[in-house]
Amino acid sequence: MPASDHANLEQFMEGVKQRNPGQTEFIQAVQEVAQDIFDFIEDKQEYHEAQILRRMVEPDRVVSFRVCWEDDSHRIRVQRGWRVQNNNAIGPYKGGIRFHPSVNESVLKFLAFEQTFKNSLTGLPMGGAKGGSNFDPHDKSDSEIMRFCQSFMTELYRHVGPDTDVPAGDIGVGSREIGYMFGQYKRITNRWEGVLTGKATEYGGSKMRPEATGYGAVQFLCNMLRHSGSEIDGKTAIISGAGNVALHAAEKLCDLGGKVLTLSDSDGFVHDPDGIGRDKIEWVKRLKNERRGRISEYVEEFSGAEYHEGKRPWHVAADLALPCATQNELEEDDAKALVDNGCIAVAEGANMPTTLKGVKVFKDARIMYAPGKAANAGGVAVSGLEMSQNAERISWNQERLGDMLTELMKDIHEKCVTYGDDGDGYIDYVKGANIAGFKKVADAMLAFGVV
Ligand code: NDP
Ligand code: 2IT
Repeated sequence: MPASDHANLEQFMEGVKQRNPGQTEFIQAVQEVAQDIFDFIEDKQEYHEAQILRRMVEPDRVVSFRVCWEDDSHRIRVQRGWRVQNNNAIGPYKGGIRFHPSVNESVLKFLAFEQTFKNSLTGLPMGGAKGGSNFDPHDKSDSEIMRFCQSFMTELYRHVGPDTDVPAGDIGVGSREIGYMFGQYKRITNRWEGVLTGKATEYGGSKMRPEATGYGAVQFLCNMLRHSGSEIDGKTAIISGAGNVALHAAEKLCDLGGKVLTLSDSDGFVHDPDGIGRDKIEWVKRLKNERRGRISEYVEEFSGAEYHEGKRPWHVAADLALPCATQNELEEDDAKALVDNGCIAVAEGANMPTTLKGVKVFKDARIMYAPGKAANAGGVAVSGLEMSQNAERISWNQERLGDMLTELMKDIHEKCVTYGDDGDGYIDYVKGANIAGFKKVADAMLAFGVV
């Protein structure tokens, strides 16, 4: 990059920091994209003149609202809810809803910004958004969750719709919460329409949606390995998280002959040197979904496994790593440990799980590294297919959707290779995903003029 463009990049980032004080996650997500885009648009005057990147980092709107609900002891509780609608140049706003105490405006702005690029990469007509609340579902009863979801949707319904904005699940929001929110939307509006994805199949949900993010991430990993003449069969893998994405990634890895060594939650991780196979994954699914248990209970059930309280799994030696829990869970030291231990590929099931310094370690070591906006795009892609099925009032079968997911992940991988090939055999998947994601949205924005 010429010195003048470097200065422009620094000035651009300075502006982002000034306009978004204290929003560290959002600034990080923009930083990760900006350098690649500056390189790409260096000789493309039309993007500069139209201030495309400057417009993309300003969400179309951020809606913030109060969510009141009554707990089981009849106490009135007050939470904050948000919907960040980042960009709808290429389709209705689309992106998940997260319920977690760490949710704030910065986190949702970073997620909505990333979602814009991710959704563009899928090739489907979806803009980028994200929403959520600082509500903590962990210690709540089922009826408290229902009352919270109903109250949340009582405000959100006026901002969403099948052609406006279509939310889905994310951390702390699974099919139970989607059901409560869909029920409330239908009750308020008296309309049955595909306003949410991730619904159960009984009322318009798509087959393969629960599996899509985790399966898709492993398929992306497969494509990366294949591109470099390797495969998953016989390789060891470490996974963080024990939620929807982590457990489906684990399932797919097992099916392809990989050996999963770890799973985690926010309290610690389990390391099972014998491998966490299909039966054990089923047990963890029941633990998490039915008993709402903790991953520490794994070692009481399966001898030979160890539980490490308060730790993350990155220092366990393995060929492959899949961070599938949350943002910034993999830091510089963790990345160094992975590289030193011979890890050859990292595929992010979570959104922005690796810090900027961690990403630099992977790139400097030239190991294969797939950022979340590419590797975990299978989830929102099947959400896009759920929207199509709802609009047509039909439902496709598992096999067809499985084939479509495989094709979509292959296509996203190819786009990353097209724009990320350094020319000397190394594929910079971050650059590839950023540029391919940017280009489609930017060209649509150019077509609209100044809006
Ligand atoms: P779930 O709620 O199903 O599971 C989240 C898992 O991550 C749990 O094991 C949870 O542990 C752990 N976790 C959550 N927050 C933290 C934290 N702050 N520190 C450590 N561990 C944490 O969520 P998903 O599996 O759906 O989502 C996981 C990641 O994947 C997120 O980054 C999400 O944005 C991303 N993603 C999800 C998609 C989807 O389709 N669901 C699509 C694309 C990306 P605990 O129970 O202790 O909180
Ligand atoms: O981060 C994500 O891509 C999701 N949480 C899924 C979004 C969706 O609309 O399915």
